[in-house]
Amino acid sequence: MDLRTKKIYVAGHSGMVGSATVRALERRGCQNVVTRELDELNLTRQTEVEEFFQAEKPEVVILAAAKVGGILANDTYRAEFLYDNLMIEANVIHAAHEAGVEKLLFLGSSCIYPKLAPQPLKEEYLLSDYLEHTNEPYAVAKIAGLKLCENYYRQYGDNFVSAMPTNLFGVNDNFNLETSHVLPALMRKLHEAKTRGEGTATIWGTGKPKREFLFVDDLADALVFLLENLDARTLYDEMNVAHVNVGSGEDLTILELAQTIAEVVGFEGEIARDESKPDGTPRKVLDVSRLRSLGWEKARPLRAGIEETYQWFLENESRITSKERV
Ligand code: GFB
Repeated sequence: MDLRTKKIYVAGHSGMVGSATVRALERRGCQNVVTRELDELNLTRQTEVEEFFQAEKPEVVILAAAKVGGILANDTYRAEFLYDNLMIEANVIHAAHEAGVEKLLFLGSSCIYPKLAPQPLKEEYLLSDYLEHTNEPYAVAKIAGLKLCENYYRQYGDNFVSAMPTNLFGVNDNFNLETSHVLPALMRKLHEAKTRGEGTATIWGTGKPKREFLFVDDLADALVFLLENLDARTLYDEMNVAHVNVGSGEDLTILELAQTIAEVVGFEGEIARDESKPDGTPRKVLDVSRLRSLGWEKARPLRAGIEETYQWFLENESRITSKERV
């Protein structure tokens, strides 16, 4: 599929992933990208979503809208993470089906895999064991979303596919210390500790869990690549899986991540641990061989992505800290 001639709806365009996706589509030369602000279209409302699809008739949909957050937000707002995500996915995927959308790409998360699955995580490990407790509601919703795509293909032949990104970070990330993911949280904590001349900065948990990270603009390039190069028949019938992993394939401990960010921001003090906070899944690194076999592997090195994100953070610091997001 050549995306340049298509009318493309990016759901969730103001978020970190959606905004990077809009930039990637622009780089690809797409000129007909449709977006809606939250106050114009609430994706948890079925009638609004159906009316939007019937009026706009997009040909391609990227479903990057979701309620997201870090380990504590997932564990605290458990009902909202399940309800909001289920509603958004069900409404958008069904309305896309009814409106005859040619292709839809749904985004999940690497937390869909069982807590103690073998590493690296292969696509076929989905639903092979128990999920991790802190993000079980979010994971259940994301599994429902990818199963909707798979089964709208199996029942109706819809060209709906899913990508499962690893932990993401970058421009437009959430830097709220209560609700954010680890990378932006540590960037802000270490930056503020340096600025205030503090000798210690504290990370949550033991620092031992391992995570993989991908810069969001690299993810967005991969999404454009997948839209153009992966169809439902290849995914479900030939590859015989329900989704494709998108990651760098490399992980590091949270303590190593903190040390890398400390170098980038110039914090030279001690890194302490708050072990009253949860660790979550012990390790989460994706097997990206299927993505590579399709022909995509051009992620930035982690440190380069952290440097770009820190630059953006510095340029936007006053706005970020004055308007905290939840
Ligand atoms: O990124 P994160 O919040 O979520 O936390 P998950 C990753 C690891 O970093 C955990 C540790 O072991 C945290 O305890 N950590 C250390 C911190 N310091 C901090 C800090 O200051 N803030 C945060 N947030 N963590 C999420 C899921 O899991 O991953 C989501 O909850 C989603 O559903 C996302 O799947 C990709 O990697 O554990």
